Amino acid sequence: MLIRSIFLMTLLLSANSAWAEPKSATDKIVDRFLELDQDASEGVSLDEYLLMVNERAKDRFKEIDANRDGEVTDPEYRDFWQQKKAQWYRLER
Ligand SMILES: [Ca+2]
Ligand SMILES: [Ca+2]
Repeated sequence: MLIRSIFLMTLLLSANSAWAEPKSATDKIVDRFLELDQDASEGVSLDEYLLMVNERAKDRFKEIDANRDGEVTDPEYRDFWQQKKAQWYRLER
């Protein structure tokens, strides 16, 4: 009887870890954010955060600066904005 319950306990415990709680959407977002932690301090410093922000800003800038001359002109920004507006409009529908 005792062996049987130990066996069941073991089964339950291993089942528990095998089917661990699925991660919530928030858990996944927090995990993604903490991937910014470059020095494994288990926290994201302003510098670590800015690395990501700067990368994204650079990518966005390159996207807007159609002729890649390092400057965004009125027509370039106008085109970018019209495209984005059209995309967002399609997503909303
Ligand atoms: Ca850190
Ligand atoms: Ca340009």
